[in-house]
Amino acid sequence: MSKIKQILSRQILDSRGDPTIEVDVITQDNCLGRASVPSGASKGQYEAFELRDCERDFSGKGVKKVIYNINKIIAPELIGKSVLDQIKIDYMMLDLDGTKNKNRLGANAILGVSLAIVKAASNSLNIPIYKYIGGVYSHVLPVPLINIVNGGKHANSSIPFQEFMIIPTVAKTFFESIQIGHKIFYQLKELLSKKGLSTNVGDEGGFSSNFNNIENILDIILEAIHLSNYEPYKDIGIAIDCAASEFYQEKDEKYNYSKFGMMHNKDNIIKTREEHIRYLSFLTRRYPIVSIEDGMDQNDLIGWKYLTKELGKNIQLVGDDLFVTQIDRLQNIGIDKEIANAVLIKLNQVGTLTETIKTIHLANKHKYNNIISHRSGDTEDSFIADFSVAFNIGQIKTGSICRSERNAKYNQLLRIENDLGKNSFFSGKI
Ligand code: 2PG
Ligand code: MG
Repeated sequence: MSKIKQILSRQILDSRGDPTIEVDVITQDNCLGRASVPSGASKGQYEAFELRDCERDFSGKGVKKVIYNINKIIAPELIGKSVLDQIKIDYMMLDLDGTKNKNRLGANAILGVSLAIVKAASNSLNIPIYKYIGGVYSHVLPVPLINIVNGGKHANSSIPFQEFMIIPTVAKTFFESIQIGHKIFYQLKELLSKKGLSTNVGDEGGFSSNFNNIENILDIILEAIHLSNYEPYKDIGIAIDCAASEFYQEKDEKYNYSKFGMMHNKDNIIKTREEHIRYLSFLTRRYPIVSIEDGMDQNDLIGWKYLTKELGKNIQLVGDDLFVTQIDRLQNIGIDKEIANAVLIKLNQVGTLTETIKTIHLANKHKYNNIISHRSGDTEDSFIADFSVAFNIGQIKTGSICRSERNAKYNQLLRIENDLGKNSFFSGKI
């Protein structure tokens, strides 16, 4: 009954209006698993290969080849297989591709099928996705890292750091964390407006105003927290994603804070790795920053090592472009070299559900935190919400609380919390 009858894929649009794929897996008992694949803007150099048509249509971002690979190459191999055999199916697709980086079929093709399979399986068994993946003990709602200011490649502003997020650690439930996020987000909007700054939002729904420098952004966030009657540190932490690979200059190994436009402060804006680390360290002393993602460039391992020594005991240091959700990179660069202490989990950086779960398990084993993450080009698919509860992971980064593709994940988490009722658990800790 749970055998695959049909696999179909089609082009849809992501939140930026760029093409992506949606995959339908239909079982013999007519259960549907439908999944779509997100796409990043600040991609890591070592991510699995995202296949695009590179033709004139849709600025080269068409997905006709991906659809062909799913409908004509993957589907015929999988018809008749059971959707309950997730690992077997994922490895069949890896064999069919045969390359290290999924260069033949495309990680977007493989992931679309992998996720449609798990959804079809959960539908076929009539078990919620989070319980089907994680089992009876899946009950922890993640604390959200709520994006409120967008910079870097996600906005048309001059801010070099890509994301500024708040973490409502004072919340007792997931519902309350969203309520607090909403309050601070709109308080910030009002403050920006009063100061004559734009309240337009960037790709992930955070404000993309033009600030003079990074401290101005953090100051106004603090003001919004205070005006909302919360205490920084005690009630609300701040997380940043520097996405440092985007403003690192390989030629002189420096960090160019003016890469996205001029930051109008007197400090030097092209920093050596030591100056950049000192600046991050200063920010953590002055502001309630509890988590820094991609503080250093993906290839600046010397910098990563310094940063980990300097801040790793007290601050969550998250590898995104650094680890790209891949087990080998987490082992060789993170665990073996004692670099960073957390890993950002993005399914499309690696390309199958099975490989992603392996990375999560390795991280858990070595006490690295996991944070489940969206992409800047996302869709209304809310799979990552379930995924974050499945392993009781405790953290999710899925944008601001405006823009429907971001709220789709929050809404699904609200449903899950509702469904679990008294048996849900929310620690509010990172
Ligand atoms: C990141 C992500 C998501 P993108 O860098 O963490 O916020 O951005 O999807 O553009 O890589
Ligand atoms: Mg990142």
